[in-house]
Amino acid sequence: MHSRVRSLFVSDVHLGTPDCQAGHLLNLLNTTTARQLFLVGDIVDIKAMSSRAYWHPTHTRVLERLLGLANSGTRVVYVPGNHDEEARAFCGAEWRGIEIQRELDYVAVDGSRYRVRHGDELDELGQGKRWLESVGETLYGFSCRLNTWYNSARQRMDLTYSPWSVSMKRRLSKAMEYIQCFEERAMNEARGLLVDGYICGHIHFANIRCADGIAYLNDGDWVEHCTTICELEQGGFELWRCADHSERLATLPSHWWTDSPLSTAA
Ligand SMILES: [Mn+2]
Repeated sequence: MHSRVRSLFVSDVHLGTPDCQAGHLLNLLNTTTARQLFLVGDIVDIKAMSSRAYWHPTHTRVLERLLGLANSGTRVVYVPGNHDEEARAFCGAEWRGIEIQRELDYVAVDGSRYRVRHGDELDELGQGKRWLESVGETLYGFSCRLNTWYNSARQRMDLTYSPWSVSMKRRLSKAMEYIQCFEERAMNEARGLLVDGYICGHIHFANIRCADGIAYLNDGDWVEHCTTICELEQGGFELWRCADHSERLATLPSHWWTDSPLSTAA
């Protein structure tokens, strides 16, 4: 099925790492026509590649597809993140039809404005970084094997057996706390910037939510969740998961601040 949207927001692709779900992203880019494509950071993981070289032919195909889109009339804007911050040196420039920008304000069909940033900027406003590691650990690492490994390590260190799931729950609640704080910082930033909302990625936790007249839209990632935010031609945002099959996880109707029947199925 082919979809046509006004804008597509994609971030945290992490090309150059084995976890990158390049095939699913290619599928999205091949089945969705967007007037504008916003690449909201951590597209090529230069940071990871500098410590461990990895590349796959599908990663090349993603880059080719992006260049192809920029060449055939799609407005492509690249907002570098913290894993590809080298590209921040080129903000303000254009490269093969791709606009590189540090941040921008996105104006939706209904006239509402959103600050678009990768989101690592928000870590500096709070004590995020430590918890970010813990989010990664928590969301990726769940398995029984981990429990075995964890406890044999504990044994070697003369520590008592502790079920991984207990430690897991503790970590998970801290991860959720971090996500909650991040989302609130983003909304506070938007309020301070006098815009209606914040669009970002970075924490690999897609979400659409509204509070006190401010919207928060996080497009998630392509290393695990395969999620994207889009604005429809007629207005209104949607959060999609596009893996083996596509599903709509949440929506934000246009003019959400007047009548706000926010539906979240995530
Ligand atoms: Mn990031």
